[in-house]
Amino acid sequence: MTSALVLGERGCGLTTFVGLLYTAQVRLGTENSDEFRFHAERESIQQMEAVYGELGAGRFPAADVDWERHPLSFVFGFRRGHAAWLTGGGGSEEEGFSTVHFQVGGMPAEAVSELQDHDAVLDAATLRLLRSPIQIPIVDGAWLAPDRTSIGALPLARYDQHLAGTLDLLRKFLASDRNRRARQMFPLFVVTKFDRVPSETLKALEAPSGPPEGWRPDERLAVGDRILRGYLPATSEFLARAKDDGVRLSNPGWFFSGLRTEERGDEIRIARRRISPISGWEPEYPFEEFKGLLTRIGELAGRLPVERPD
Ligand SMILES: Nc1nc2c(ncn2[C@@H]2O[C@H](COP(=O)(O)OP(=O)(O)OP(=O)(O)O)[C@@H](O)[C@H]2O)c(=O)[nH]1
Ligand SMILES: [Mg+2]
Repeated sequence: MTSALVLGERGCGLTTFVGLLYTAQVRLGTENSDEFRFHAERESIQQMEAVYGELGAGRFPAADVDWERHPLSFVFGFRRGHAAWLTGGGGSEEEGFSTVHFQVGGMPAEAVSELQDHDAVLDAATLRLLRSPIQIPIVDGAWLAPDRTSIGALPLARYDQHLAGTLDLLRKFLASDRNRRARQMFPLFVVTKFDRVPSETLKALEAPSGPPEGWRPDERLAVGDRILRGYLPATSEFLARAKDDGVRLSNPGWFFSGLRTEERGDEIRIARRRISPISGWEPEYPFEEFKGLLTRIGELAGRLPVERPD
């Protein structure tokens, strides 16, 4: 099993992102049930089902009270080497699944500096998470103010420092993994609330017109790179820094999520579409972005060494 750690900040759209990821997983699980598996503890399933229900009803989820203390966690798996939509064909070969343990939660700044400054005795599960080769930092699109030195860009500047520190910490833990092949970092950035990125910002980022689902891979990377250099200088510096610690740091991947919203009276509702004439509704979300993210993670999980339980 490989692990992926989702990193975010309060209010960045984390719960909505997880709800949409779950929505996409439900769809993939239905359409590709032989290739895609999903599993979670009951508590996590209940939380995700609740968010799924809210989004399906056109509402945003409620704010989490103590987010850090109730991390969500789930596992999904792709049949190793036989994801039909990855390879363009299925197979009857009985192979195992590459599974990914997803942990979603905040890493409070204090916890990060505490771990940076002291040698802590950590349990195996925490250690495994801190050695997640896949990191998914969430970037709130609403924070991408056109003038990045303005007050509107302040939360992002703070987040940038925190993110760079967290990634640096994770790198230290990865560097101490016994398995040399496991010493790899694959940052996959997710920009949430893409619908709220101001149009002047999009222009400055030289974003292609139309939704990101239609962007070419090189355009996507170029926009991501401009976001990094313009809005996340500390993180950008971290990613560019060469280090002699044996950890291989890959170029980041970029995915974009957003919802269309409608004003109904004084309420903001999420625009929805019918899944099929007989089944229910789902939010109008960029399914292809989520499928792209899940596919990329599945691909990495198939390549990374299988963790042995400690
Ligand atoms: N327009 C738009 N607004 C969004 C989107 N995602 C989230 N929001 C807004 O951002 C708010 C916070 O989103 P959540 O998903 O609850 O974010 P969170 O990081 O889980 O927040 P906390 O649990 O409060 O820390 C929502 O109530 C919405 O108002 C999006 O895709 N588009
Ligand atoms: Mg939340």
